[in-house]
Amino acid sequence: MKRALLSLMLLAAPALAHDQMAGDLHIIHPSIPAPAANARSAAGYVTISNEGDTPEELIGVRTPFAASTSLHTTIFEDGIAKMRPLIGVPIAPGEVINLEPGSMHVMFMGLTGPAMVGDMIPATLIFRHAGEVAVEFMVDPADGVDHSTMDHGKN
Ligand SMILES: [Cu+2]
Repeated sequence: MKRALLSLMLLAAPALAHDQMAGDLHIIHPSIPAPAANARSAAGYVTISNEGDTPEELIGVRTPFAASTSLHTTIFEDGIAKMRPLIGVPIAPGEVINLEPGSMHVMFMGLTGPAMVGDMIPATLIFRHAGEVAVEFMVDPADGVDHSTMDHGKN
């Protein structure tokens, strides 16, 4: 009964968010704000909840959507946002991590094709323990941030 009700609710909900379980990891709404038509890079966001009892770490992302992909964080120096690479994003048991605008994000560099609002971009999240998890990044409406012009330091 409960399950039937839940699937009914999911069917009724607008397709604005998506989520999945991968073992103990709840992966919520991988998304990419629609990049400009000529953009060379884009940022990706996702929320991940570790519902197990063992520490986990997001260590990489792979996708045919970009020539290279890395994990970034945003730091502020003299009021200017700068992005720096991260080796990994630890997710302690019971913790929820948010890759979100102005903070940590997936950086897609060298985009291989267009991304229109509503597209689902296939990708693989790579975790230290859970290994590879196939996901889809939903292309959301643009957030007005042009990531290709941001300071990425020396990668
Ligand atoms: Cu970045």
